[in-house]
Amino acid sequence: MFENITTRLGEIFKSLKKKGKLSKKDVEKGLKDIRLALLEADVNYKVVKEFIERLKKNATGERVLNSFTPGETLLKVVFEELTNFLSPKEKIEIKTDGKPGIVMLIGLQGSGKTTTAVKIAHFLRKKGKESLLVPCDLKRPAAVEQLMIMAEMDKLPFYKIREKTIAKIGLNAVSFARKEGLSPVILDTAGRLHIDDTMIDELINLKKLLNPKEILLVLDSMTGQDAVNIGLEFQKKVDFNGIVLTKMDGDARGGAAFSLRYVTSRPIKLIGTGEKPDDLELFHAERMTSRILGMGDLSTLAEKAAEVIKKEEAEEAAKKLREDRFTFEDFKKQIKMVKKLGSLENIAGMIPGMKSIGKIDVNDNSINRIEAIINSMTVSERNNPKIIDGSRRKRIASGSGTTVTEVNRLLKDFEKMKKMMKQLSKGKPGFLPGNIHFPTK
Ligand SMILES: Nc1nc2c(ncn2[C@@H]2O[C@H](COP(=O)(O)OP(=O)(O)O)[C@@H](O)[C@H]2O)c(=O)[nH]1
Ligand SMILES: [Mg+2]
Repeated sequence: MFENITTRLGEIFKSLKKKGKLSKKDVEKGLKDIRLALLEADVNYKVVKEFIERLKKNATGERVLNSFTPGETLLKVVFEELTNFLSPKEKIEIKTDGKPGIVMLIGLQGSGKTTTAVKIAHFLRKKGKESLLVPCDLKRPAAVEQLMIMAEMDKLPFYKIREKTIAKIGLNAVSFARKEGLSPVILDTAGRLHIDDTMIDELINLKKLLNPKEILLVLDSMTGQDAVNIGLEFQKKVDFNGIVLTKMDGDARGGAAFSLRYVTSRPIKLIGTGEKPDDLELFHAERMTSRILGMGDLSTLAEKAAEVIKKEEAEEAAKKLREDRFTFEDFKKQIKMVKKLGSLENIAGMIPGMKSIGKIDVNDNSINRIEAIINSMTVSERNNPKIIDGSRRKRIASGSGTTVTEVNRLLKDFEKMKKMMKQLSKGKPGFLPGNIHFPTK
């Protein structure tokens, strides 16, 4: 996500930082470039105009021009303004109060409502709340089934509908949840390809009947310029408290996020970063700004890491590295853990500077190849790579669908990495040793 804008802004700041001192003209040119980058990222032109106005006020003043590092200072100003622009005043959370609490998801068909419903239930479960998933869709039996299958896969409570109207589904689901002690009730409403009156009426009725404390507009972040109109239309007719931006893992240009939040003055609460129940994050403006500006997002990465990386295992690995007992078997475990963090490209985007290095040669394909190579080793080879001679290398290469060169390189890198990690890891539990050369194929 935000690939283009991040690259563009990165280039702009790189050239600004090269200059020792910035003239007013330099800054103006910089702002013009930023304006273009935002427009290219599909940010609504009115929003861009307003944002640049705000920037101008702060960026052409003494603070930037008299700074010893004007490029850096300008970046800081942009960071602050962008954060303010994306940030609502209130604390970001999913409102679940009520007995039961009610969360209603609205949005066009395909925006990601059903997936998000499951993700929210999954997310809340980690916080100790057991939700009830309710399919409020009578038109498409497939839609009901989709929610049921996803709920069952994740063992999340699901309301089996027998009712003939949405209103009855809503009422019965709420009393069922109350009886079973489930909260919140998550209403997955039916979308349409376009906003039409029947859908809106259905939503308004359900809202009146159940008075949900949390109504979230789910929006596909690839929507582009349409996002603003869709958002405003839903706001005018139904209204909502917050926005969920889905498919942020794709190559969305990001402009929708920026514009929609601004024109509706509703906070972006959640972002979807994949198809799996775990691929949901609470929105943090500063973190998002860091990502957009290519400054990385280590806080989110650290949180995710803490969730999936078992402390004892990490400590054990560090100990083995120190004592020179770290094997391919251990390495395999670590790769597995890291993969749980999401796609490597996502991870790379969160590491400061990774994006601006240019070609990232860490990708999911390369780590899959490394995994394949390790999988093709026998346990004794993994534990004692020294025994891997020429004929074993050939066997491993053909078994893993790679080449002997790749196997050679992995073996060499692994030794190098172990040496380096041994020096580095004095006491610190690390996870993926970072010195492996990843093939670009
Ligand atoms: N990559 C990606 N795909 C998503 C995300 N959220 C939803 N999807 C996919 O988008 C498609 C439509 O989602 P769905 O939840 O059925 O949308 P609905 O019609 O609004 O209920 C499905 O194929 C989902 O797997 C996301 O955050 N990332
Ligand atoms: Mg759906």
